[in-house]
Amino acid sequence: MDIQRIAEEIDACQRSGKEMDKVTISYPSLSVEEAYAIQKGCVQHAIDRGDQLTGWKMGLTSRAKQVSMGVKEPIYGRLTQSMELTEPVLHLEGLIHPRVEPELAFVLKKELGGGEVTPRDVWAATECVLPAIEVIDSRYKNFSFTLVDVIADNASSSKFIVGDQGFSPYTTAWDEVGVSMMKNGEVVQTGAGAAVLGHPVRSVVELVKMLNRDGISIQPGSVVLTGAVTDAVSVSEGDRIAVQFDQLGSLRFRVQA
Ligand code: 0L1
Ligand code: MG
Repeated sequence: MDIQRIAEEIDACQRSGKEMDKVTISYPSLSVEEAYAIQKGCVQHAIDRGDQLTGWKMGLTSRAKQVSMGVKEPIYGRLTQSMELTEPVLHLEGLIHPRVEPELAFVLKKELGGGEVTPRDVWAATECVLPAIEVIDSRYKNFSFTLVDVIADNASSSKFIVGDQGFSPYTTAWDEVGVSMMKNGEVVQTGAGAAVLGHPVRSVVELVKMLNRDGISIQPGSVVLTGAVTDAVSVSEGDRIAVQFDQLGSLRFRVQA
């Protein structure tokens, strides 16, 4: 199997918004390790073009999503500078079938690594927590894939937006934060932080442990999207998305061609 060739193909689809067949159609025995190597290769292409690694995302963090994929642990993906929306507008160019999901983002102030990390270590390394919305988009036809396919496709990473206001990690029970997502003025999803592995801090713990297996630590200044608080919702041109995060305020954007 040519990891670099597959990474090039996925990278081209991530840039152009062109759909592709699942990698496992050609390589049914693709392993988790090989899939992460493909993911790394794809993101390296973006970095070679001038993009920067700015953080990490966790996916498959809800029990329901893990059961539906037949897995017992989450997956991670890589976030780059060009994925972050700096204006409240999602442009559809380069996207295939985007879906949005509310998340809580941790921003780190200290390096975090190792296989024995605890929630207390995460709190000590966290600068602030921010409301966030992730836009996921699979490069595979019909948003259909196996676990290793989606790992190779950077865990469906596409775009994300975080709030302007960061909050102290210590003064909020993040598992109890209620979230309500509206599309075009109607509530379409509700949930609470506990949907993310019981508590979003556990998602960061899991990420650190998974990265440690690959010899990676999280660098200061990195953003970590901890996982979806509700099911993802499809968006198309003209939609207006607003997410209310209990006492933390709201985050919104509109979708344009
Ligand atoms: O961010 C996510 O939870 C997505 C993980 C990959 C699975 C999917 O695309 O639904
Ligand atoms: Mg997500």
